[in-house]
Amino acid sequence: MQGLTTALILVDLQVDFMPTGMLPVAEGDRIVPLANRLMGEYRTVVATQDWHPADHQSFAANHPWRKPGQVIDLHGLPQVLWPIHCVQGTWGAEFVSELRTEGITQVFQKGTDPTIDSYSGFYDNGHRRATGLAGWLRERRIEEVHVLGLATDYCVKFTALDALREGFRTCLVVDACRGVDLVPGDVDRAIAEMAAAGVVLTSSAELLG
Ligand code: VGL
Ligand code: ZN
Repeated sequence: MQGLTTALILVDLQVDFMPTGMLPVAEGDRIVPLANRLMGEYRTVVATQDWHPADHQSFAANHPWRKPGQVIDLHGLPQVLWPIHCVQGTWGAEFVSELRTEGITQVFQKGTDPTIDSYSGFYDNGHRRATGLAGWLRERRIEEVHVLGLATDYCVKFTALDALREGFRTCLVVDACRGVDLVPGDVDRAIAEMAAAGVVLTSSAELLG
């Protein structure tokens, strides 16, 4: 059992990020059993949920002539355009059915503002609006967070970096993450960037003892 001041953060374990989903992450399904096993070790388990309105401006389909993978300027921020994914109320936005959701203490939804994306579970990409996650963790006297999920090079990375910035000791469960790797090497670079910032790299085997 992990200490009471440590929380597990499950990032975006949703149907659309599975290999058969709308924004498929290779081997995304392989980490779900690890998440289920790890969850039992924590008193506090947070899940983030990508939760977009249908008119979200991160969707290529909402910009005429644009294709997924292209980068545009979205209200002053660079924005990768994505396939339509995790639309509020659709099956693709649900947590994967294999996930033991009864082990989740609290869900934080993100990406609900159509004008800005939100990779981090703490803030939108402009750091303008907080989701409430940091305050929620502090109220529960959490000092350390262990992060896993999808995708390593987007939502996992920004969630871990924001956790550090908010003052939490932050560990990445490397084998329980998978990434998009839009540009080959993105996942490795994301892990190196997190480590350089002060995120501690760990593994499910180490945590499960
Ligand atoms: C994500 C791209 C768009 C993620 C979410 O969960 O990493 N990536 N929306
Ligand atoms: Zn999204």
